[in-house]
Amino acid sequence: MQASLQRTPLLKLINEQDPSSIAIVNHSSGTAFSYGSLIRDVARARHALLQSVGDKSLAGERIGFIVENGYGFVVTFLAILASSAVALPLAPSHPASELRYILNDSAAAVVISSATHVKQAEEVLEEGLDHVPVLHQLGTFDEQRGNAVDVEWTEPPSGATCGMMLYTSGTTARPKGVVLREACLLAQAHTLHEAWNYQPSDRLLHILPLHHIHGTVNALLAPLLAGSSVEFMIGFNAERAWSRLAAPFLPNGNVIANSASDGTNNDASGKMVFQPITFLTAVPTVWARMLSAYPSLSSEFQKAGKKAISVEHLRLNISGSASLPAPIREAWTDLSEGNVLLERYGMTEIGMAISCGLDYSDRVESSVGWPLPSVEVRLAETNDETGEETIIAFGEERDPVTGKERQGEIQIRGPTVFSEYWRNPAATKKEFTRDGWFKTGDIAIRRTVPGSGEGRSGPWARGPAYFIQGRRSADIIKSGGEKISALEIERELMALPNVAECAVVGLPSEAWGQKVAAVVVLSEAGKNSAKTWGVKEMRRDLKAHIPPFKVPQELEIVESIKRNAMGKVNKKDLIAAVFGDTERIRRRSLSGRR
Ligand code: MLC
Repeated sequence: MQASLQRTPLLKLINEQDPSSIAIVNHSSGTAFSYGSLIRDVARARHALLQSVGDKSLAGERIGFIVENGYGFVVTFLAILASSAVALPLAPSHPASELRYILNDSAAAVVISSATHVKQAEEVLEEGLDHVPVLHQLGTFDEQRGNAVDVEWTEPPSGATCGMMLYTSGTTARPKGVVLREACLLAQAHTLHEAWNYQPSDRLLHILPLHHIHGTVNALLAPLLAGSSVEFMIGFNAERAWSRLAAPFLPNGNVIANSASDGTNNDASGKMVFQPITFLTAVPTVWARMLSAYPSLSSEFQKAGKKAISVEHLRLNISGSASLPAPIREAWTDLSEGNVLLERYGMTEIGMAISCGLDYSDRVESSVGWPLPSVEVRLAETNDETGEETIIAFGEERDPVTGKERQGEIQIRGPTVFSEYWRNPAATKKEFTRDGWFKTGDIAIRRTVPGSGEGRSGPWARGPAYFIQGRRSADIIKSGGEKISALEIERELMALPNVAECAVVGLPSEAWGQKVAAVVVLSEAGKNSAKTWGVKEMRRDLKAHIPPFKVPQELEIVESIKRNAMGKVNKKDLIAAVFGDTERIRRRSLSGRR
């Protein structure tokens, strides 16, 4: 069989890797796939995708795909790019209505589904769509492996705009599509290469969702472009992750019975060989769960696990997407006997922007470090009275009168920044300054840290370090590394017959960083309903419409919600009035898992 592939910059780089070295491992089946098979399978998948639309051009079209984490996801993703199209990963955990919203908003031309998710895809496409995308089922790889494929490389059409689109919540009531063109994805991967030094010898354990920038760029594209191996576990489970980390260090050796289809990951007897994991990137909730699962491991696994996370084997452990509480950072260093979690700051719209460094002197507690190579960062201070913005110049980090540290909004510019919100010029305009800086909405200070920022991690990690202070809007909640819009949840709550009025807030939580809480005034129907409508019923009602992580974990029913003359709720005051002070909330969150 002959199949052609477009020599896009991204595919060209992947094709330059050693074809015999391992690109992807599906942990659940024990199957390993080399870079050579990856390129051939991408060519086959592209061929099949184009056939499914009668060989029409897909250039610039959005292609949604519901495929579980693993080799199939990677092949599909790259096959879409190789068709000059825009990859739109759809989360299998999201309810049909949310997926329909994304397919409608993006006007996706095709939906690709793996065999596992074909029923779900059919249900999504069944009704409620403004247009009907073609449904294409991803072929299996093993059955095709027998057929040799000749890959013929062609040049991409000029002006082709392939890339990826991710949906993200913000201060609007509905998620927006963030357009990340191929050049932007490459810039995001390159800056991480320079800062984190991904190597062909790296083996990364992938436990993150694949509809986010953290899981797709940091943990997939960046390692693939460096020739590293990525091993996928479907969904995070702390006990399973510990077993995998420990496997190479168990006394009976690192061989666990398992079959691998192309042999690259097997020993002579056909058993799978587990390589030590060298690279692990996750959100604080994951690190916290790893720590709390450790004491219940058997002593054999504890010993092997400790070895696995030592500096000698796990060369890089990264925490991001939410701020890392100091106790988790310290406990991880204690358990690993010296490994220090590296913190960094990023966002869907900008990839990674600021990072601590590889040198331990540049892993500064509570700091996200320095602007990454090619990323321009500035802090814009707002005058509370006039609303006027001033850029905080270097050396002017303190107010000359009060001596206090000056806080400003983080603004970003450079090749790693997204191009636009999909078909939403008003939102795009609102989030950029007139001179082209992206307004992140996050507030930070800059501070010189003695002994750090002296260029030991690279020339980019010099000068004062950035420390995130919080968010500009109380309507953006970060829970378990997921960004949640309070307005979106309020909109969904208001659609429930039992709700007359509501406000959604973020409360501090040990387990999640923040957790979503709803304050509700019941409607007449809610008051008169024979059965009580409590947190369980609210969660059940909302789960039909929004992904489970967005559903409030707490509910307080009140008589009224105080609003100002503009009809707005002061959320800080509301939290204090309804939930009490931070200490009381903290104790509440410790008393239960939620
Ligand atoms: C799950 N639940 C959550 C939740 N995740 N609730 C609040 N916040 C979350 N993030 C709910 C479930 O629906 C379930 O409800 C209950 O909590 C317990 O579920 P679980 O099975 O224990 O949780 P789990 O599915 O294991 O998920 C936890 C997690 C996951 C931490 C592994 O949230 C996760 O993978 N987070 C990472 C997100 C991420 O990649 N963010 C990066 C965004 S990019 P019930 O009712 O069923 O009991 C970005 C830019 C950057 O931010 O800088 O990186």
